[in-house]
Amino acid sequence: MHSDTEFDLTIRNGRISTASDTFHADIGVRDGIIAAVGRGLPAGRRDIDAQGRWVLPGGIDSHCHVEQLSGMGVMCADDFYSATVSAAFGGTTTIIPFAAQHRGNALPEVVADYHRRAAEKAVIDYGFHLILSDPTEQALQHDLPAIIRDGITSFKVFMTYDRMKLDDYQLLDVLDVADREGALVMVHAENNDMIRWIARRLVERGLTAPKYHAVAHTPLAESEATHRAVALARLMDVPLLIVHVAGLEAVRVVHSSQALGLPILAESCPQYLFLTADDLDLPGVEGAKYCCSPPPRDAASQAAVWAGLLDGTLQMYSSDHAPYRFDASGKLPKGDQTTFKDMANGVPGLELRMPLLFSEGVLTGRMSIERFVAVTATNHARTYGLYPRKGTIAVGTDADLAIWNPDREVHVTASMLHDQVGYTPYESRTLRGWPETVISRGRVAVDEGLLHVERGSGRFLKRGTPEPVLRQRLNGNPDAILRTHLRPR
Ligand code: DUC
Ligand code: ZN
Ligand code: ZN
Repeated sequence: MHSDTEFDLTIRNGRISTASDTFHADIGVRDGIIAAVGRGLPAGRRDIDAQGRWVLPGGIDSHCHVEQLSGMGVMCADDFYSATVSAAFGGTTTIIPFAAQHRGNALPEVVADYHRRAAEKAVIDYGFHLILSDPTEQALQHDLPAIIRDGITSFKVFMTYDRMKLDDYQLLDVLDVADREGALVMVHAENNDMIRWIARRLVERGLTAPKYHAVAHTPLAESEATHRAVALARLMDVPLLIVHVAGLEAVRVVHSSQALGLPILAESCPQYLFLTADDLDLPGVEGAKYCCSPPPRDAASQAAVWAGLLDGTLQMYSSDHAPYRFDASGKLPKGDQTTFKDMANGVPGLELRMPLLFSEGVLTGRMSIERFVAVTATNHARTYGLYPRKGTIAVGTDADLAIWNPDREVHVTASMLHDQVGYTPYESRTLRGWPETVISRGRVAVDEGLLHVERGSGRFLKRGTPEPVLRQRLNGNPDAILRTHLRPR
């Protein structure tokens, strides 16, 4: 037991940053919650001296795939244990992966299954988004509202992949339910037919190497679908989040829709900041390690994604960790005969997401530390109904913290990472700055390269109504045609 003035943990002398401020102070933690922020706090039962270190909110990775079957039936290499351990070692203290429905699956069973597996294995806190691929009447009218009430307040839909995609009519139905029930829709925006048409002709000509993945997934497929998704959301007068924005034109579509005052949010990922399509152009099938959808594009797109993250067009930076091994279980179902159409889409990034941006964004002077906190943590909490419990440093919030050493240099190798993938697209890079101590609800989860939290000790986060939805409800456009005639609030 402790007295009123005693903390379980005190972090002293750190340079603290939130999304809005940087200051020097101590943090006192009691019962997993930040109980005090100030100078000269009394001793904790454990005291950490953070002199010379930067104390930041633990990261929130709101887009990652864990123990999930892909549309092609390939199982991710990471389960809820390895994924959450890997996240924690990279400074992330909350993840929001997906509970994925495949066609024919009943939603309540899908959700129960993910709950069961995560509760058994996760070492840090987690929520879920739903992936919705089969919007039946039962799903739309009964199951989704119940799932949203149970704290899964966002869901992802696909405009591409034959086995996952919804048509525009179905997307309108989903946006309608989201509006009614207070949820946020996330969309994978790529034009399925453009990709299919190009891919078929490439394969007919024997052009099957990984680099052709980026040719088939033309930037136009992304920008067209992004524009269409925005139009559908506009028709319905609801917020919409475009995930994994990769291309310059897609960034422009997002920007111009925001300039019209539309509640369009967007996210991007390390692969669009640090890789280009040239990385796919390697001998044999080696380029498969860099194949994700949308693919990394050219230098101009890379610059546009950087600019979008800096100027606020893109609010969130997530990993889109989609872990597939470089063998028959993942990337190479047909060995070295695997074509770009056969390989699982996705790259790993849970552990390196924040160190990459800290090194190449913050320590190069390109991005302020406050913006780093916003795009890696605070904006995720706000967008997905976790704020202020998660994503900031303030009295009363969960003590989820990462203590960064800005002077530590790390040479990246796959073997130092804690995922089950076996490679990293960022092999051999040297990064500056590292989250040496990571704290989850007041528990020292990672310190001096060791894990100190138990399998199954992470907790499910029942999320509230996403902020963009709340804001739209307050400020929604009263003249919207549908709002006036069909869906008065
Ligand atoms: N979309 C994702 O979000 N992740 C992996 C593959 C995909 O298409
Ligand atoms: Zn996607
Ligand atoms: Zn994804």
